[in-house]
Amino acid sequence: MVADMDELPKTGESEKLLATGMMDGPHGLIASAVHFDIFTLFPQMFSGPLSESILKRAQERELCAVALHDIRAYTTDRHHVCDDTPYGGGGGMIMKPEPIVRAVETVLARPAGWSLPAADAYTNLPPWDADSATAKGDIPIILLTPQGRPLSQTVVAELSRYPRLALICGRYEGVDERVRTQLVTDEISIGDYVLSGGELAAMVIVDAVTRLIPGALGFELGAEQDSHSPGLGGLLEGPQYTRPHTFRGEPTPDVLLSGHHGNVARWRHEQALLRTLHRRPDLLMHLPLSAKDRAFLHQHGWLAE
Ligand code: 6GU
Repeated sequence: MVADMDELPKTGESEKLLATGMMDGPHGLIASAVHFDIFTLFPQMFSGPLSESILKRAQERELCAVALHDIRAYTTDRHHVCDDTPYGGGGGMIMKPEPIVRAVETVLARPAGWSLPAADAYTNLPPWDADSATAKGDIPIILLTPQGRPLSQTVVAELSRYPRLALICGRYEGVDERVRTQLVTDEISIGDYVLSGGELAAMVIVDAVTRLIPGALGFELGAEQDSHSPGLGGLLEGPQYTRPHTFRGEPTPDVLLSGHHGNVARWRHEQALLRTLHRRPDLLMHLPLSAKDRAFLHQHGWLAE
């Protein structure tokens, strides 16, 4: 079920959900529950992704919560206008600053779990004044935009350490610059291509951050073993097999059936090195490779160093 704010845990439970944002883990401080406040003109875009699989279960277990805030509900004019033509001319429409800033400041001035009652949209907004601007505190206010810093697993891990994150979904044509100068504390892009808006990027962040929260994946060592994660030393994962042993004449490598855990671990590590060499040699340069790894890579045609 989508955690529309009406459906989120009520007072007391959301305190528990928020906890402290950090927990003691075997390797130091690790992420705990995260509350996302998402500001968008299209809240219904989120229902599918949030109501399936890992994200659905993480919300049920209160490992994460997602509050969707419709920016349009924070307009006060008769036609609920959220965009306007650019000063100086040119194509496209620009998102107006007032509805966004009002929405974010209103929500972040209140405890995680609050959202504007549907009946109060447009007509009965809470008072909004200069005090709201100071109440935001240390909650990152992130604008999703192709101009932002590139998302990486390092950035995802950084975000996962905050108990509460605000994500503003810009439409591609742009947002008024005053949203950046007066409100936003961070800007993130999910890659060098163009999306129609920040909504899909916000979902990517919710997914990537949530799966780092212990318990969200429901199996041991889950996220640590992933490609791009510390468990594999930043290497891509190598090939994996399951039944049947032979599929259309192509057998599973013998080493995986040998029962020799040392050999299996070494083979997997070498396969991860080879896969990274062949597909993403750019990643190898930034990795802490052992002398043995380097020798192995050179044997297989690595030209660096
Ligand atoms: Cl965050 N927004 C948009 N509109 N396009 C993108 C993006 C974000 N990241 C990559 N392309």
